[in-house]
Amino acid sequence: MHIEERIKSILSTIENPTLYKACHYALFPGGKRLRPKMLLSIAGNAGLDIAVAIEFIHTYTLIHDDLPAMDNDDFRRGKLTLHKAFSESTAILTGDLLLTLAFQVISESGLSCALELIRVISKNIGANHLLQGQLLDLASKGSHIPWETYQTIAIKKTADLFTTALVCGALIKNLPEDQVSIYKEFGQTFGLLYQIKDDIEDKDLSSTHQESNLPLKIRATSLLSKLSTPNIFLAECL
Ligand code: GRG
Repeated sequence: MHIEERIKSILSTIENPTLYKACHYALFPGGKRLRPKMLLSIAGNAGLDIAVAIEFIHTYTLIHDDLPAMDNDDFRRGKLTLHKAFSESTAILTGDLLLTLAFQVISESGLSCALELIRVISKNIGANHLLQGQLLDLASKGSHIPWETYQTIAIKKTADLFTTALVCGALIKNLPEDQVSIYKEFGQTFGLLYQIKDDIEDKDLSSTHQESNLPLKIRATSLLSKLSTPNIFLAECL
């Protein structure tokens, strides 16, 4: 089954029409589905439910990030943000629902490594990673921050979820520790590159920082060359 159909099939279990419509609105049409595709590029179809769970978590972060208490955005992916199209309370609950549903899906995946996946994911989106990145990012809005601080925030807010998707793929595939480490480092490097590119496009970062991209790109390419099985999708992402 394809990721789009699997998402639809899982959403069809939601009883309440408002919650169902809000989830559907947030997930379709989707974005690039980069994180699930990265996971699938390593684990293949055995990782389908975990790829869906990662996309649910990514979508939860976008919904909550758009809320008035956070970034206060009116548009996402060319249409009204969820709280504008529905209501603020529905958006908060839909984010909560997707986060919760993600862990239900993983626990029901039947994978022998499900508990390890839950451990890795909950750690990487929790207090010392994604959530902290978001808090630091909100706290630094409008002020000039040192480059080191920028990188710390970008790693936590953005790179840690890419890394999570890749590490989950490697764990499902039961890859040896050295290969998991390569994917982990690639996720951190790619995520930082991705955030720099995003901020330059949004004019939140001076285009002079484009210079920081070259060493990162070289590092990411070199990491990919160390994989025992070449990953064409990740090379294309770069
Ligand atoms: C609210 C807990 C919480 C965390 C929010 C991810 C995040 C942290 C905020 C979203 C805002 C943002 C611009 C984050 C940087 C990561 C990023 C570039 C997200 C967009 O990801 P894409 O480009 O989006 O993969 P699509 O639309 O393709 O899914």
